[in-house]
Amino acid sequence: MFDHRSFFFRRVPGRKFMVRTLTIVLVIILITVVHLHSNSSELIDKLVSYNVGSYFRDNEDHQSVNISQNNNTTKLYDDDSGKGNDILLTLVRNSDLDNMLETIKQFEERFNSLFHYDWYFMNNEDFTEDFKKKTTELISGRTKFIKIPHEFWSYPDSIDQEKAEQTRVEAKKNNLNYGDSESYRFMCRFNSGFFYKLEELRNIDYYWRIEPSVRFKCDIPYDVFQYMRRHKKIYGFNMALQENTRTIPSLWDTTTEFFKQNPDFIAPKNNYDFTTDDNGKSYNLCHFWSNFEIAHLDFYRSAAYNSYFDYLEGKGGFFYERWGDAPIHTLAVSYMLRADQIHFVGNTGYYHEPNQDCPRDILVRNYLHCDCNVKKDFTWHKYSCVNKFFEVNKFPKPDSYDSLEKNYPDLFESIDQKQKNN
Ligand SMILES: Nc1nc2c(ncn2[C@@H]2O[C@H](COP(=O)(O)OP(=O)(O)OP(=O)(O)O)[C@@H](O)[C@H]2O)c(=O)[nH]1
Ligand SMILES: [Mg+2]
Repeated sequence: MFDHRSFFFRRVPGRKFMVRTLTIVLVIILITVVHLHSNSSELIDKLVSYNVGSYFRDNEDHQSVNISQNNNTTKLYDDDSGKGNDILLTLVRNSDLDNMLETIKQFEERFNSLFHYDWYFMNNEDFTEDFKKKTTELISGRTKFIKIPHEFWSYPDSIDQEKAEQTRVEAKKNNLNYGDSESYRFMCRFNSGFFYKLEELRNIDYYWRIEPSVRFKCDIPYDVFQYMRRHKKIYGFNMALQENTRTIPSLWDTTTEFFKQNPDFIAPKNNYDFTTDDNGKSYNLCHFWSNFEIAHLDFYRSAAYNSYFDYLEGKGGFFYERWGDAPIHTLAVSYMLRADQIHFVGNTGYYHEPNQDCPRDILVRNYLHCDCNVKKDFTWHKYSCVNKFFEVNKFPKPDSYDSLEKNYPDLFESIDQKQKNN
């Protein structure tokens, strides 16, 4: 006969068991959720590092750095000149005067005698009267001589100077170029985070950076500043090559870290693929060679760039390694701008020891009266990163007369126009 009591009492331990089991399962779920939650940023980090590439690529809803076009109230040039507040800009020592004069002579011949842009010189020391007089005599625009404030050319408080010295001693032992130089590091720090803060550049839009001893071996018979403005270009480069990895061991990871913390600074359709060949695991060391640069200062003035510079400054890599301004500008420009805001300023015959740009197409060389050895052209050499810039972004290469005519008609027409006027 069915015993209700015994059934009931037999079931009691079973229910307890179920309740106990359920409770344990619930506790386990709770612990897992709490654990997952407390490690969520770590988890996100992990996911991101598995696919850093798409983290940097999928930013359709973000904005690139904005620049203000022609809203300067103080005009540098007469209205009828058609020019914006743009200048030529050089950081130089007094002892480089002779090299500077040679560069000026040639640059005037190839470009500035047509446009008469002002030329600003910067120095961490006072310029000599001799320097001021001789340069001013050769330049068809006006000149300005700027003394860099001490805090722009020194150590920030956060740097342990003994550790910095130790780095230099080690770098010298390892034969690193400029490894033992303190001033080289001040220079790189200045070019990374301070030149654009100079009071004298407050009203300036675009600058064209020119170093002593460089050469331009082709005519540049069109107004490059106005071309950039017209096409809303923000950063212009000529050479691109690979950095010495020993100068920047931790720059890539530091930069990735920064952008993980600041995803809003990553522009849509940026130039990310120019900088990595393995989907973000490592830096391929490609950088725009910053001894040639034409860029809009609003880019550097932006919250995005300043926040990046401050982050780098806090890591001390200018002094504990030997971070250069070229890879820093490159990484910033490549992630904070759309790739189509970056401009390759080609066919100038630019030369900075040891690299030469020399148009490979004889029609271009003749057209621009180039005086360079085409066998020495580095721009389209397999070790140059210029090819990569065009290939990853699927931009047409301005490497022949036909391509210029077809793909860059505006540039071509402005050259034509200028030649007709002369
Ligand atoms: N006033 C000043 N200018 C400097 C100093 N060091 C470098 N510069 C300038 O900073 C720029 C970069 O320096 P460079 O010595 O050319 O460095 P780099 O191009 O990396 O190296 P190179 O291959 O030797 O040309 C140039 O415009 C130099 O004139 C310095 O101590 N004082
Ligand atoms: Mg140089």
